[in-house]
Amino acid sequence: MEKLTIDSIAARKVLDSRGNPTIEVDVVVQDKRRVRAGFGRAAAPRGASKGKHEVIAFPRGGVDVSTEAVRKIVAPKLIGKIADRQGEIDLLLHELDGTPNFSKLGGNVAVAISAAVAKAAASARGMLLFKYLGGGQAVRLPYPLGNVLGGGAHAGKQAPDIQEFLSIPVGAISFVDAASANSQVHKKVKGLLEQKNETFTGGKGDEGAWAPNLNNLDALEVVARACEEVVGEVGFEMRPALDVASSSLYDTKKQKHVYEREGVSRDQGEQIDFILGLIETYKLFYVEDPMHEEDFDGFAELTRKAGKRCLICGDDLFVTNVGRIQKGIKAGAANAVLIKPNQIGTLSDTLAAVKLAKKHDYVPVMSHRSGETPDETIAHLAVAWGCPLIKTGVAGGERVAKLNELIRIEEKLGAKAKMGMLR
Ligand code: 2PG
Ligand code: MG
Repeated sequence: MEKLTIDSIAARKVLDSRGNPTIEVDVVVQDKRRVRAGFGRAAAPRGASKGKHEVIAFPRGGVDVSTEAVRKIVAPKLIGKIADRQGEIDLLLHELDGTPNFSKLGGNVAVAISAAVAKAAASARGMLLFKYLGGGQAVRLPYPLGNVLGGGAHAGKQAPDIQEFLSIPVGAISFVDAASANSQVHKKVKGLLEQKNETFTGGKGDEGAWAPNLNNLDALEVVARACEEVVGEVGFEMRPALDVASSSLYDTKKQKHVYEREGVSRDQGEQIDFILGLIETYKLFYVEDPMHEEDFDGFAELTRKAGKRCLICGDDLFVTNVGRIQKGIKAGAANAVLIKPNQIGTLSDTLAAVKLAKKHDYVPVMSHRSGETPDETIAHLAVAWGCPLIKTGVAGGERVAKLNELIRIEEKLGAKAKMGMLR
């Protein structure tokens, strides 16, 4: 087939699920004889509990500076380049930015362009993105991590200190059943909260998880019970999980994780014991960011003690950065890596993180951000790159967009479709 070149790139400011501005990019590609053309659109998400070592989402001046940079700096250089050569496109984005953390263009600009180019090339070839990026091997659907109750940086002051209480349908044999089971847990949690607390208003946090006035343990109790009840209904195993988002709790001066709502502070050892206790009591399947973002040692101790029965995942610790993942592997700091394309800036950098994780038996977990758009790219990336888990919420249009895309991918794969290999 003839080579596809980039014909146009346009960027605009759009809104994310919090109503904050973010960037959306349209790319058109075509072959020389202008017989075949393709269109790709991608929007970048925005985090709230961002890791210190992530690339910069937008340069000073915000999204408007970024859209201007696309028009003046990026588009003129990228137009005419071969769209299938993702590695070269992504390298050029790095060169045009010229900083180690995308602080000139914005990592969100890079990620939106990178994804839009891949989507345009896929569309010109008449392929779905997961197939274009993953080929014939891409037949496994990820297990969805469902955020059903939340607090921390994603909700108000009276909500739990821990950011996300999740459910994982580990026993599901199809994605559609898995996603539906998480929704059942979400509904069940609401019912339990209404029983427990008459003043519960049905309020939700940024990712559509219920945000009740509860402490951490009561919240976990509710989610664990909801999982158990849903197991009885669906007939397969469901397990609770957490994203502690410890960097948001950590006070560097005090060197303690400060649980404000509970009025408790925990140093490294106390934090490890606390998390170990939760893993034991609630049979947690997965714990993300149990320690703050610089604590490779604390992560390693926890992984040594609980890594056989629980996935210990680094989000702010690794920020999808191969250098930090490499450091973590050396220290034995975890056994899973959260993968957020906009933490690192391009599809090629993201794929490098996934490959490194897999090579060392660290489970790559594809993830949304708390501020999202209906962009469904990560659903395709999870399947293309064989990520056995995806964290993309349960409720709200911007979350369901990814889940529904995975349901479509499962349908498209038909008899070939399988669930991911967790361990
Ligand atoms: C996280 C994410 C997504 P944010 O901590 O894992 O759930 O939150 O996008 O706010 O960093
Ligand atoms: Mg996290």
